[in-house]
Amino acid sequence: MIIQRVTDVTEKEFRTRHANVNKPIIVRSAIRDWPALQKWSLEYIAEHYGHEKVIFRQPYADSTGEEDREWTLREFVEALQSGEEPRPYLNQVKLRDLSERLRSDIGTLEIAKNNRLNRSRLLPESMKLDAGKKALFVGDRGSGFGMLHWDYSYLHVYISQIRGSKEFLLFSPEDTPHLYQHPIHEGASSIKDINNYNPADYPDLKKATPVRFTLQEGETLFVPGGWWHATKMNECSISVAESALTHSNWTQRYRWFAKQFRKQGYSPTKVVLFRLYMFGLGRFLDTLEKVT
Ligand SMILES: O=C(O)CCC(=O)C(=O)O
Repeated sequence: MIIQRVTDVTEKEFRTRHANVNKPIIVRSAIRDWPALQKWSLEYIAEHYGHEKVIFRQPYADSTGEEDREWTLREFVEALQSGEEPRPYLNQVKLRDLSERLRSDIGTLEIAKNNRLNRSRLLPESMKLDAGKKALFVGDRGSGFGMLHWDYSYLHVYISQIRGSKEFLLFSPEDTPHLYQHPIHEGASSIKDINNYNPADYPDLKKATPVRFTLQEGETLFVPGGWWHATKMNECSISVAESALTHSNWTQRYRWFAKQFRKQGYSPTKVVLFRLYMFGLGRFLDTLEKVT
């Protein structure tokens, strides 16, 4: 499969032709008005936002036992530029924890305007996204998010490339049987780093169909819920990811939660009531957003 690139797509076209059919797509013009696209570089971030504190943790540090570190953005940029190995990758830094001034460099995405995570007052507590909707990722040649995964609870993700480029590897949900799904964490593969593994240990991987491409500066990638993805960088890369719940992943997501609730021992009545509420709320939001 070759990833399609489109320019100047309206929200309605994006939704009906792309999001609703659950296919990844790259939109070329979605962030052209973001001030960050004109302003940001590693040097700019260090100079203007260098004092801001971020929690740094290499992707999937859990498995190495590595501790979270609190760094300033300046310290992080210096570590990245010093050539330290393994190359650090600032990942999943919640924008809401950064200053209003920094956040004002990031605009909105018209194609994500019906993100139902923004309607948190209507969502049951358990379905809100504690992790925050938008996150900053900063790396350089050698950095990467090598753990193949799909996003928690079938959320979609829009990844906007502000500076440099980033290589992506995607697999469709249909390839799940060949991707060595983790026995406990169903959203992750047991292959710890897809950028560095022994193919002889994972022979079934050959049966899956990789989708490889490079996201270029100024482009926005849409990764639908349930699509496996991993990244690596060959140059400086600054991007912002926005998690999204929309009409197209609504049912899949609430059914997934219902399954978790059953596993956690919730009473069948509670689970049925939850499903009824989510079904009704979905219909209501469909009408409000005029998506059907
Ligand atoms: O941009 C990256 O390196 C990884 C992003 C990602 O996996 C995500 O936002 O789900």
